[in-house]
Amino acid sequence: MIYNNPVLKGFYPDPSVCRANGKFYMVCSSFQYFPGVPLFESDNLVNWKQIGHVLTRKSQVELDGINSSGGVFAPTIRCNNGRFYMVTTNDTTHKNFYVWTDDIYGEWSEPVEVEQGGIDPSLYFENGRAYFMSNGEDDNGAGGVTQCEIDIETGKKLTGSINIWNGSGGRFLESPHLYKIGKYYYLMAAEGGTEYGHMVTYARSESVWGPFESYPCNPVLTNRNKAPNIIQGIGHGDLVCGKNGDWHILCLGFRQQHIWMPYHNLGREVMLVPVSFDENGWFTAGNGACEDSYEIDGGFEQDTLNPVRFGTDEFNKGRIFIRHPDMECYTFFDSTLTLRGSKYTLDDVASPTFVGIRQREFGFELAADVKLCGQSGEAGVTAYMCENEHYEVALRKNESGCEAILRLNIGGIKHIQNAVPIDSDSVRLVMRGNNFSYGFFICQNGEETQLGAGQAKYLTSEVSGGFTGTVLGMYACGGVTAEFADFRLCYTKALT
Ligand code: 6LW
Repeated sequence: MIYNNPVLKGFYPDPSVCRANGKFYMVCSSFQYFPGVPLFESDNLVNWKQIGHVLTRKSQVELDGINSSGGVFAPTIRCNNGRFYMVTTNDTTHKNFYVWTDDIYGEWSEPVEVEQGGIDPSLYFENGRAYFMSNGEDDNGAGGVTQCEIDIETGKKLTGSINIWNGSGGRFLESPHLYKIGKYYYLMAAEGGTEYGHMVTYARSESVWGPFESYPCNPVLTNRNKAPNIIQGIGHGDLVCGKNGDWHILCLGFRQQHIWMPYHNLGREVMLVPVSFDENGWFTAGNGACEDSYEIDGGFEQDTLNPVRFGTDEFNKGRIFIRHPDMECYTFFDSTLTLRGSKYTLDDVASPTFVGIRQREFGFELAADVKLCGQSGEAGVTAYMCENEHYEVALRKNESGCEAILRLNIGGIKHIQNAVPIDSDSVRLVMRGNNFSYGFFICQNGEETQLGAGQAKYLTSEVSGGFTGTVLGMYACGGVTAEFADFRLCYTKALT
């Protein structure tokens, strides 16, 4: 059967995968968002269902005041003796830590810190020993992939931190993972940086400590020379053995808006590439680049993005807040959502009252009824990249009445594009996206009015910097309480 890439659409970067209990489990980065580290389950590596998040309690992760695209970087998931571990970096506090659980559907432990620096930590277990590696400096100050053995109960180092590989010569050596396959230890990593030069490279050794011999044909996987092509930025992957003994790399990549429009507003997404080993024990991935589709053994469902409403799994399990939310400001009912505004707006590096889900396809329609109670403030729907770049259509209220507004925030420019008086305190807000733009509308008594549009290219890492993608959300700020009802998000086909 043929599957299409991405196998998981939307801002789910830095995938890491492990196989346990006859299933596959995957985690992704979450940065400033809470809960942290989305967790997915799959039977076939193609269809991924979110089963929760790993970092669900404030005590597990510091997010207050952290910068956008700081916080929780690339996680790794591993299972050893029936216990799951998720190890990650809080890039803002510069701490590497792991949490564990014996029940993948349950809560995870409090964090256990490891006194080794660097980013993109990973774990490798063998014969009762636990090895911890990251991309950082060893005890002698040498930069590269650095490894130590740890006591997995306490996180304490049992050895020094030792440099084991310097990569194949690309910049930003990241995402090291170690595997034992046959007689070799394979050390796979990413190089080139997470933009258009990104790539997957590897080396192998007969010892866990090296010396590691680089694959002679590195990079093993990259789309840096594949053009014109929508999927770019392929890198940061994890190797996994499928149920039929077939190997794959699950990695990140992004879809640019169009082959001649090198901007990606959907963030970095998850791709699946087949891997094969040759008779000398080296492996190749696809034909060296990630294609739009591949054949895979076994049954799976063709990808569909289901409509999202209040109460659906995608909304209940996928919803995220910006930094640590004050839950007093949120009331979730089956068919309505009440948001209480605070002094924080979407422009603040704080936790404004906001709840969102990732935008997973270029083409979409989102609509919600909003009703405001209170004296002054606003509430609406937003396409949010970070505090500097976001667009929203909202209802705003003050002493002189209500108006519907379209606000476009790009860089330092905070612009009200349109404001229309409304003779009521409720209205239906509508947002429609395609590959290039977001259109904003209000609907009253069945009549729709367009307030304007914003270009999609400004809600991207190419413009904003950073590592996240666009999140579609509802928000409130100021002295209002907003009731949202009849929320619907439907995806439509991307333009070609
Ligand atoms: C992550 C690094 C990377 O730590 O991006 O794509 C960084 N690779 O490995 C943030 O996601």
